[in-house]
Amino acid sequence: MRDTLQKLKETAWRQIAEAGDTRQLDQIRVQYLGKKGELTGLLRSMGSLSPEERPVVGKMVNELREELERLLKERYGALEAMELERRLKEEKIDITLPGRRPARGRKHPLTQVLDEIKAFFIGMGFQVVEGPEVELDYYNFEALNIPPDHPARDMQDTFFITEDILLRSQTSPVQIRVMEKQQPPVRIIAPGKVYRVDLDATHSPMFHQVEGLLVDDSTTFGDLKGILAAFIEAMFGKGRGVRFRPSFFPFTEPSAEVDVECIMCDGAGCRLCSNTGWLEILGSGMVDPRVLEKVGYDPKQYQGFAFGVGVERIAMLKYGIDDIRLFFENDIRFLRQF
Ligand code: 2NL
Repeated sequence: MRDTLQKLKETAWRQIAEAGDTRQLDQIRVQYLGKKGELTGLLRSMGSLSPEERPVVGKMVNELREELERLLKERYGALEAMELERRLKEEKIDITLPGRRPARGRKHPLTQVLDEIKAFFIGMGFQVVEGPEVELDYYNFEALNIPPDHPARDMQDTFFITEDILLRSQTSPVQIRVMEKQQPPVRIIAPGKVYRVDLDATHSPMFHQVEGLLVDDSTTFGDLKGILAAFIEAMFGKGRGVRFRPSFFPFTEPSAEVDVECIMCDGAGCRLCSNTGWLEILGSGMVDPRVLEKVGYDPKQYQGFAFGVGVERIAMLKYGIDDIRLFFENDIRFLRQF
């Protein structure tokens, strides 16, 4: 029995010393001290010993068990510390590495110009309104004093969906809808996409327009000139010449196109301005009394001015872009420049 115990002790001690991690140590503990463990078995088999031997061997087995438990605990602590050390080393994060900077995007040049245009008119007390891109013939043409066979319909080709449903060719229908619902004063701009059958370096079948409308009981052509001159100054800088040139639109009378002194040659004449020294920026005029009447305004009591400006055209002039299609190709090398 003594020999058995001595042998068991030697084997156990060696196993504990050789255990590489806490899991192996757990297995060793079960092997000796578990319910079916070797030491537990020895204790149980003591029934076969003589009454004299029993207390002596019992004491030895108990002492061995206590020692074994102490040793296991000690080794467990050491292994646990080693494992923690290893994990801390393996899972170390180098916080001194520079971070990966996320690529930052920017606004599309058209959005930038549109934002600038909006900011100017918001500052002048205008409200921004939006409306449908698919419109009724009535709002796009008829209400604007352009009857079915009026030659003005030939001024631009329109995408028709049915005989009286179309893609709006300007954002004026948005303004007509506002006037139908609301009595003056009206002070709005209507930005958005418009559609015309047209495609070359300076025309796209879809482009962006901002129309503006101010109706009140004492609005004059002087108000139109003041606001639009201030707008051009805000877009192209102070001190640039502005001229109002007589024109025609079916929905305004009188009508004027507004030019700015060429931003490339300062009026001397160049390729950009076709040697005129001037760049056409927008169309405008006093709202035709027939348009006011159609929305239920009394033209004797109210007058208004209106204007329309192409966002692509302004952006092309501001940034010296010579092909409108660049805006819609989404070539990152182009877009990154703005
Ligand atoms: C252009 C410039 C223009 C308007 C648009 C307008 C809107 C209403 C009433 C009267 Cl609701 N006019 N808009 C006025 C003048 C010019 O656009 O070059 N258009 C072809």
